Amino acid sequence: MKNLFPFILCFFLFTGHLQANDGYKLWLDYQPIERSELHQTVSELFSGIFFFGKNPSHEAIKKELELASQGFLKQAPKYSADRFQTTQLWIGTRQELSQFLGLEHQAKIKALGEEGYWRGSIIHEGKSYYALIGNSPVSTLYASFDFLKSIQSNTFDKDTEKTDYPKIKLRMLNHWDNLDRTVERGYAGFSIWDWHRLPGYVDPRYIDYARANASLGINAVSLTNVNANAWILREDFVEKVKVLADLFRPYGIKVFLTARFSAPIEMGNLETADPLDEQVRSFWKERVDMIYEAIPDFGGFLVKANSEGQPGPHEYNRDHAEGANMLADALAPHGGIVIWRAFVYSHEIDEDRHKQANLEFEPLDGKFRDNVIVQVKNGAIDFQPREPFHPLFGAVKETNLGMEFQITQEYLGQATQLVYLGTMWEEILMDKTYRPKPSSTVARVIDGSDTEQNLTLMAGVSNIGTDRNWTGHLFGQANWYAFGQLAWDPDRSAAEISEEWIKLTFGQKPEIQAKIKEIMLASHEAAVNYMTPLGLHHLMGRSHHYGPGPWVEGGRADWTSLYYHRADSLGIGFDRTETGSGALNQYANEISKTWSDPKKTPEKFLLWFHHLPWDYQMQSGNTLWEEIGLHYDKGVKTAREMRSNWRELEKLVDSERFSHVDQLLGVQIEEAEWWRNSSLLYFQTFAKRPFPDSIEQPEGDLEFYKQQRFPFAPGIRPNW
Ligand code: BDP
Repeated sequence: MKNLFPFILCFFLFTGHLQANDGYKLWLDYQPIERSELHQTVSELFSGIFFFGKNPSHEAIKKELELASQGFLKQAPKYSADRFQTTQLWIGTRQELSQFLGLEHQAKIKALGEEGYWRGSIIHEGKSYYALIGNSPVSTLYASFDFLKSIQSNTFDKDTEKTDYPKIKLRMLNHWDNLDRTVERGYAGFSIWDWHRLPGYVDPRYIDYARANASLGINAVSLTNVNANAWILREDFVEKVKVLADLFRPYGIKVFLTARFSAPIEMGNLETADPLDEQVRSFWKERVDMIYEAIPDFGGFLVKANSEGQPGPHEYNRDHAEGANMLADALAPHGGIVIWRAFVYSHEIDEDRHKQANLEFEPLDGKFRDNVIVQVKNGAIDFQPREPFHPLFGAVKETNLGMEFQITQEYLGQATQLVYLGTMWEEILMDKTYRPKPSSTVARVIDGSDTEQNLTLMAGVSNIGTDRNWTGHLFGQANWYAFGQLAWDPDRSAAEISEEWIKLTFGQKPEIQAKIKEIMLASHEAAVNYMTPLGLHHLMGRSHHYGPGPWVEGGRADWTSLYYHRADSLGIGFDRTETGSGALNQYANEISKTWSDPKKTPEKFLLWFHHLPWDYQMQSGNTLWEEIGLHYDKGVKTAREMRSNWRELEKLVDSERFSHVDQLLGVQIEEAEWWRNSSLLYFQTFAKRPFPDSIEQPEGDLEFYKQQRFPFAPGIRPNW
């Protein structure tokens, strides 16, 4: 057995991406460089690295270079003792390298802002050095990650300089992690925050988490569920949080916590949490001071208030601004901020839920402190497979607005289905708001270029858990990746991001590239088609939000499917025009006027805004009923194509990842069929029309489909 070892070793060395791969390394899987020219260049650079200055982010860079060098070249990098002789690669901040940069060059780098960086070649006394230069230690780390990424994706060119900087200030993950380690709407195992063993035991995974985020430029994280537990503000928990904050600091990641509005009652023994009460204000001030004592660069609080039963200022007849400002005042002396969520809806309101956030927040424009950001979900309902953009974007002028996307696929097949969200986010970011400027888009509102806002934010609800591959479904990693890239630059194309992720994750082979890209780019539209086509929404089963439940009753107050689709013998859809709820009027005139006519409404949003007869004529010439059938059917067909495309890669991808994705695609096809059959059979009970001939005729018995199959889906809110 013993003498087989060298052969086995060679086999593993040369099979590259065909090695068993459990996905743990994410997109930071530094595989051996195949192109000899690049190998040569990189070996040279890694043979003489010199760091200007000393700081904790440099330690983080060192760690990364070591991992990369082992992966790329199978050897450790070499550091030089002096900056010239044996040196090839210079790493440091602009200030540290200033003597080697001309004035013009310095000014150019400086203009990129604190988080911007430059990388390229510098000639000094006849010798060329490659340099990674940031305006701060953390942006030097960003430069290093970008440098490594270019090697990994085989695009590194020593002679081309590259500059970059983030367009959005806070690029943040929101974990919906509970202190007992369950994760609300989390499908990848338990929370990675091991509260019980912190602060004594530090899981090495925390560092890998920080590396992954920093490689994307994610610079903030809120650790705890928005349905908050006040305990996280206790001193012993803050000690645990401090350990994470200390680990994340060199990676440029600030820690935030969720603040439970009623904490003064629950832990301060007060009788009220009224934001204007002096004792309440001192409670928060003291808590905040205590946190900053432990974590001097603490980010601040993320707050869900007066929504879905969470406590908030309304209990005391105060508004959101009074609630948020009270916390903002406690945080301001330390430079902290409040992120106040606009996801509000109550069970009592007799209004279209679509309207509530605008009704509550528009009148408060200008009343929030400068260190408050109002965080708005991408759409007005709730992370549906496809939603029109939220009408708050563009509606307020003097409020910092941040975007909240959901990376975890609560309504999009969870960790069972392959749905690339980059395309969905791109679609939303590019949507025209027509406000504040006629040319404004959602991206221009949230990156602050069309508004006066001084704080900008893009947050993503995390899909990370203790599963070995972090995200449950391997392709969930692509969504984490795409979120980070869009938060850095909301103008990036989702297709380009997918190409990049595929290269980093599966290697360079063009066949792999093409097939996986095709799968990814088709996947979101497929899910929309087999779940909620043509503007239908919230047809998922109650509470688990996984499988279909268009029949789920409960009346308006329960916000169940019947409330949203409004199917009856005459037609289907939610009238949000003036004859209905009027929610459409919350958009700019250019949208509300045009879309009040169904013929001028994009068909993808048709039933979101209109209740239309089953025989309504669509652009294709088909009736609405036929078109619904065709969309559901198309969704199923695309899911099947995704699997046949994947199967063509069997010999090109390692068997571990191949089989993981293949099996899940099998489940996805079954779920897509289940969605199509049950939804169409159900809607037919109203439409009373035959299915179009060209589709596969839905099989099965509606009563059977109505039995909820998923009562134990993970991630369900514990109190539901
Ligand atoms: C919904 C989830 C629920 C969250 C809520 C929120 O179903 O679990 O608590 O959003 O965003 O999508 O607060």
